[in-house]
Amino acid sequence: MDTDTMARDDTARKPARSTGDARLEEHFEARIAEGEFIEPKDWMPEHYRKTLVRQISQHAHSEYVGMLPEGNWITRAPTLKRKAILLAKVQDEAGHGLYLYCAAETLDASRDRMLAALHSGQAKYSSIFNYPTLTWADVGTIGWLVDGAAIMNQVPICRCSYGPYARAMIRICREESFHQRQGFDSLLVMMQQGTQAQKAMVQDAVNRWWWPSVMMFGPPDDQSPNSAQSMRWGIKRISNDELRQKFIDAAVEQAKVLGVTLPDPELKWNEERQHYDFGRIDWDEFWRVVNGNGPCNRERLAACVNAWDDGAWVREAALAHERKQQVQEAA
Ligand code: BYC
Repeated sequence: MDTDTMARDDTARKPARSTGDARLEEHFEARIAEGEFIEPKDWMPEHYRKTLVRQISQHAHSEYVGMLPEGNWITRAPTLKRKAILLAKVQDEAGHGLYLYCAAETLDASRDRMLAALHSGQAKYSSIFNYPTLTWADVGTIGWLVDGAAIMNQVPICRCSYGPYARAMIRICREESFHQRQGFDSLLVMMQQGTQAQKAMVQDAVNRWWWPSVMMFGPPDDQSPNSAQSMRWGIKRISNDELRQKFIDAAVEQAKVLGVTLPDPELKWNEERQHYDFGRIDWDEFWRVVNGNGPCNRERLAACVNAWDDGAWVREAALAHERKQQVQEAA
């Protein structure tokens, strides 16, 4: 995300320099230490604001782009029931994006600039959405694994130090929980009542989505440049590696219930650690995808840009309506 460029546009808060600002910073740190929420009109260090704009806007973009892989299956859902569930889920994701863009706007970030950064390819969004959805089983697998990973990562953000982000996350997490369950349920039906071909389709989808889901939590803690400061400020409550481990521990047990195999021969319970050990993560693949060279990066961005261009007449009509109302009110 081009937070530097965005910050140049934002004039409200300046970095702490004077003695007065040092006192403000001290007071701010004390409030964080007390576990108080920081609200939009409260004083905050510029770096705290920029960190939040970076994370919240990336998160909003992820929800927005995240509609595309599953949206691809709305017209091909196998039953009316599954189609209605999928429509509701994709619609929820649009809603999550909107709450999050609004939360970022409370930090003086402009919606137009956030979207421009997405459309130009400067902004990041979750690596996971750059993989294709090849079969119907991918939809259930995204619900189970991707939404499962999202909940693991997002529940701690409900206790994030910035009030508007924390409050948005409470509702988002409730909806993500429904998303995860519908995915698991869809896979369970196929695994318990499906044909051999349907079961093989589920296994193939799990094979493809497992490692990208494990990567979603971000780089290892010792290679995560933002973690230390975000943890100190209470933006991040649990580290990338800890969350990844919690996700793996939960998913292994769920895979047993489903009757699928996770594609990692090194997954093994470690009695001493009381966690599952797991195999090597291909971080080269992760960075390739994050840097724009995953299987669907170009397709995803093109879809966002096309939607923006196709929707220009709606934005123009809304503005024309607004102007008309203002003229009528003034008359
Ligand atoms: N993909 O220092 P780090 C969903 C970047 S929505 C791409 O550890 P941080 C869903 C990171 O941004 C899921 N980039 O960063 C929606 C940083 O780059 P910059 C989205 C990634 O911020 C619809 C650099 O790597 N969830 O689940 O401390 C349908 C170094 O990383 C990724 C959120 O956004 C990645 N996977 O920690 C279904 C949750 N990982 O910005 C499902 C909120 C890392 O310095 N975000 N990078 O250039 C977070 O919790 C944190 O931002 C992260 C990364 C844990 C993701």
